[in-house]
Amino acid sequence: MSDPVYLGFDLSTQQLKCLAITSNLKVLHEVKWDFDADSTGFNVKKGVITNVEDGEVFTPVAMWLQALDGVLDGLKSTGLDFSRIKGLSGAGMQHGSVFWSKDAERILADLDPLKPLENQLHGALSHPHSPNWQDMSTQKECDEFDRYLGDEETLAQTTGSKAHHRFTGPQILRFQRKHPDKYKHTARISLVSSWIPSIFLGKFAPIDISDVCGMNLWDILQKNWNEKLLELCAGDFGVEELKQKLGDVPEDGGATLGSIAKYFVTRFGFPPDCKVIAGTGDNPATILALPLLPNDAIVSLGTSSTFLMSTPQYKPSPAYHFFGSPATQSHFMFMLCYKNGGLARERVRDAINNTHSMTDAATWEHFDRALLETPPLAQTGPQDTMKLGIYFHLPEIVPHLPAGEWHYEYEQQLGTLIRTKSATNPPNDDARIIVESQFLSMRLRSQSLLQSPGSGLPPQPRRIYLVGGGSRNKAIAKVCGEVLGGSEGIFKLDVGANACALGAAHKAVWGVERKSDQSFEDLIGQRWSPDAFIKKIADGYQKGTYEKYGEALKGYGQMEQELLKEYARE
Ligand code: XUL
Repeated sequence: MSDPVYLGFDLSTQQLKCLAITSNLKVLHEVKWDFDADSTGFNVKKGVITNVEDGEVFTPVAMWLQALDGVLDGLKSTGLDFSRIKGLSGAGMQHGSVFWSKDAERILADLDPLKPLENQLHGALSHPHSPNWQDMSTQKECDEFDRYLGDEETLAQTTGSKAHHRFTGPQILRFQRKHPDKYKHTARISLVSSWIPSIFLGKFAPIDISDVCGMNLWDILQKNWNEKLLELCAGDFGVEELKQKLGDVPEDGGATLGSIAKYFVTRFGFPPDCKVIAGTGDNPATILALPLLPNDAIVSLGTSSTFLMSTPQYKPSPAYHFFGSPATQSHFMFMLCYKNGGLARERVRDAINNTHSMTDAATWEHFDRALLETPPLAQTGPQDTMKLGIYFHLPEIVPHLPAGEWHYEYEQQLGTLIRTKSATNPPNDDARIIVESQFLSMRLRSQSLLQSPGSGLPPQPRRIYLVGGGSRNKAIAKVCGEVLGGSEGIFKLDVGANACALGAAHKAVWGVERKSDQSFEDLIGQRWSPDAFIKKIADGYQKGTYEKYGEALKGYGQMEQELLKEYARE
């Protein structure tokens, strides 16, 4: 066996993963390092350190180096012949930043192949920690960002998103005020996705064209840093210095950044011509896990939920996120990100399981039965009101509401809402109402981007691909099709939890093997075999049901507006 092999790394909150695939996209090996279980010497819980008082959530960068040592050793012990590795790329959790010192490039270029990475890079950092996307410490800075160009609409129009706590611009602003000395001694600021290729290259890698949109600093349409936002972010240190720290951003997501550093050639046996391809964010990498067509959607049902689409339209709003596409320069990535996903559903599951004696606390059996046996919108007949609810055990990003649970009945003929204390038959009806409400929120926010898939059908996705833990649940997939449609149905992407590592590996294959301007979709589309990777698990569009949820959507939108008004007053 001497076929080329490509590596895709995924550096996420709780794990570092690596997938090794062939040119024909066959997965050969998968190696994982779990920060809580496998790391030594770092006091992390679920991969992070939390300073509750200030709302800070961060990660020791040295822990990632230890993980990289471990994953590369792990890959060696699979027996993989490293001389076959022709390229690699990485996916990094979005928004996180790494602050490199002025000595960093010298240290990176001169690593001792007899020693692991962890012991050698202390001096390469001006700050030992990377702020994590769960950080909540930047409300003041976010308010400044939202105001600086006029209002949050203008910020969203320019950068693809209004200001968010986790976005790197507000994070850097807070950092330079809190640690002016460290900021001054910072030579470069990487995102997690550009930190990975920096290590492999032995020099600073540029920030990626898609992941840069998670900073609130990049003008998406101009494809340039926004000078005014840099001015706010840099404060007294000045725009030029910050620009140097951020570096240039190449437009081509498939760009080869260079060949692998000699450290990895000597220590692990990588070939000296192994190419390092630009990394990208974990969400942009997820849409590279398959040749996603415009009007197809990926719904990731993990601890949090995300809804992702690739689209040629740029229609930003403070209610969601737009990013540049990681691979197709004329396209954008649309993203909804919810904090209340799997854990919120688990709370309803637990309440239902508590009504059954002698049941396995983690079983979904009773939840699924309640979900399927309760009619859509918990309506007992066509004249009955539609039951709606919102279940947020954490403060939510969209709609921006505090933690809480709210119940309503929607009288569709009159278009009126009545607030109720609970569902009519709690907790069983809650199974239906929570799942519907999560998908109704996605439908509400994505509808203006969707087109008719043809044959006179109403606008809706062509296919919906489910990924993440929740994609195993067929009952949830069925309701997903009822609410969100999908003219060809609901599919499960078999790589499930590895979608971003696979997307990164695909990016490496495309970056190295593409013919001059061959698109990602073309190259991956030719090699990708749907039979091996996807399985239809539920029907999508069902005439009548989809339209009924279209009616419910009016009530759902009103319910959100009413709650937003109520909580804006507080
Ligand atoms: C997206 C976001 C998370 C992180 C970690 O905006 O904050 O999805 O990328 O997965």
